Amino acid sequence: MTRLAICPGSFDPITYGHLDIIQRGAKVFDHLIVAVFNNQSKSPLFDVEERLALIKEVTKDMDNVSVDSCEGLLMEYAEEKNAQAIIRGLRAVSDFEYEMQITSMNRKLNEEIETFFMMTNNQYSFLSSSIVKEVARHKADTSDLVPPAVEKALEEKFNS
Ligand code: COD
Repeated sequence: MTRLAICPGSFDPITYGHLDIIQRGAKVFDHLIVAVFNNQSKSPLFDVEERLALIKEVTKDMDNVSVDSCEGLLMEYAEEKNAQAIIRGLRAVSDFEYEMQITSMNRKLNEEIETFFMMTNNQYSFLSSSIVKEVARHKADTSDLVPPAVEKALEEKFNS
């Protein structure tokens, strides 16, 4: 049986923290789908197409990783794809409450699909898309935070 996992998120934009979780998750599962959701409660800097293009670019050398955009419920998407697992990253205690809420709800929707949490790499424990956007907005260096393609896209957003 092919073990398929979904790595869902907003990825607005993808950071080295996300990439670390994707790389590590892809070592454990046969195939990993990075699923971009348009989170209604956040107003995004990059539209879904832009986010997809950036993720495709930075994961292009990962043979068992694909990228998709999704609407609606994560669990419906996971069922449609026949996924066995959801992978999420955990940075700090502050992530825990939110993750517990959505995981409990997801389990109510489908208890066959497990959610796995991966501890962030210490190096990226402070890193979030929001922090990256804040740094880029003030034209500071983001090269330690995001891959070069994302750095360029951020520069274009804030210089236009
Ligand atoms: N180190 C490690 N992991 C990280 C880091 C980092 N520095 N930064 C982010 N991550 C992890 C996050 O913990 C998360 O697991 C993943 O990377 C993606 O992060 P974000 O911030 O891009 O994504 P979120 O948290 O905005 O994604 C939320 C979802 C889109 C997954 C959620 O809203 C969702 O499932 N929406 C669909 C509707 C649904 O089914 N809702 C739940 C039931 S009501």
